[in-house]
Amino acid sequence: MTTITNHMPTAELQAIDSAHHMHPFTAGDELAAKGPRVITRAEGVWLNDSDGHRIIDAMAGLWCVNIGYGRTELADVAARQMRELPYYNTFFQTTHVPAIALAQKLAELAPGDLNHVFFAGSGSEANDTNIRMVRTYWAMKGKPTKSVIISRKNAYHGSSVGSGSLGGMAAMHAQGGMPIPDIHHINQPHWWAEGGDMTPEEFGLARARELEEAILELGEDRVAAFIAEPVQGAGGVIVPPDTYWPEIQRICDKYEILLIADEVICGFGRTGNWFGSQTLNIRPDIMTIAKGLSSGYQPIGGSIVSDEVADVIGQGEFNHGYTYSGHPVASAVALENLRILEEEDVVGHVQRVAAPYLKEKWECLTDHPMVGEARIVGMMGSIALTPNKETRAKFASEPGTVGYICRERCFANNLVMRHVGDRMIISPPLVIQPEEIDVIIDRARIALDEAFTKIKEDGLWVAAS
Ligand code: PXG
Repeated sequence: MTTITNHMPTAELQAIDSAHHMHPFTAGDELAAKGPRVITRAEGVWLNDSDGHRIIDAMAGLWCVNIGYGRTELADVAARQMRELPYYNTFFQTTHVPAIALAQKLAELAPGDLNHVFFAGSGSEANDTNIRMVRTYWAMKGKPTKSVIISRKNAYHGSSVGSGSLGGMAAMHAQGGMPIPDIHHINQPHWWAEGGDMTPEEFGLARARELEEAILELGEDRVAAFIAEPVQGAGGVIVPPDTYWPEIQRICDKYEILLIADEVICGFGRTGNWFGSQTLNIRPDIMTIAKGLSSGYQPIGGSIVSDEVADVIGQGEFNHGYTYSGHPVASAVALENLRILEEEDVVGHVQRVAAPYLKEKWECLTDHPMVGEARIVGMMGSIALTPNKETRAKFASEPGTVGYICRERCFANNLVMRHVGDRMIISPPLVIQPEEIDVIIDRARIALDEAFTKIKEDGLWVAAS
């Protein structure tokens, strides 16, 4: 068997890839025909591929490389930890220093009384933990009927059977027997696409009140928790109207409902504070974390849990856990990532430099004929592509057709910017500098212009009736 290296010709790597590697959320046949891009190295906000392109990564990998690529401190910590204690578990009344230190640090960083951490290997695993944790919490409090978790359509909470059920992605529910029982989805606060004639403020309130309606309909004695991303990420960077979260918080306070803030994307500086819950002024009982926790350098996630929930759960045995819960290497790397975020004041850089600059440039994109709205919170932003800005019209073509063309033009211009349907989204590394933001915006403009030309050529510049 040949040794696979960075120096092999791209076509050869692609052929071996399509022979043996099944990709997530990808049509295998289509990828085999086209050939995947092979990423070979990365530094700062820049990726290199096997054809020698230098690509700017406006998605921070998959929303996770908050400190940027190439931080050798994390590699050194990983190597040191592997030599000292590469693995041990945290089951059966055992612990180790990296898990202790990381749990303590997270309790210090997390707001309010969120002082306890249950570790997982990913955001999906952490949300599976949350399903079982909130149901167990109510069962232990003598209210076993409180088992329904309310979530939202077009939410993303992971890809395992549990977390995928929490999520509200119709295409995911169509495969493999999801959702599991006792998950209820209400509508999302997506004013641009669904707000009709309401003002954003009216619409935000109306969508929040769907939570109250659902609780009353299901019965307060049936509902365990509400889960939501402070700002929806994978659903298209949907920034809720200002009226939304205060109303949700009021409803969660009024009824006996635990609030789970899924901070997998919003956490660790993405929204301009350590947690999205601080930016959106939410008081969760549980926060789901992953991604930026280690800046993606190691797979790790978890649930940060309130004193009250941890006290109740701690009264019995919680029959739950993963081989890699609190993995020592992942924990040590996450801790080093948090040290860098803190000591280099990366959140301050976002607040003072990167986010204001990106917001100004990003919002200017609305002068493009195809861009209807630009939304941004901290370092996560989206633009809506539309054939008619006044009416917020959708395209007549299959949703995502225009977005896909635009993404292709981004890739062709060495910019990683994603599409969700006909929205384009960004979430760059938090350490990005203004001159690098200029590169993103310049390339985005070129890509938008090229996409606009192609859309008109292809007869796609047509509004849905
Ligand atoms: N919650 C949220 C809010 C997420 O965004 C998860 C949970 C699941 O985390 P893991 O670590 O199990 O992947 C996520 C993950 C996309 C995309 O295409 C987004 C995610 C993952 C993969 C692709 O935007 N988010």
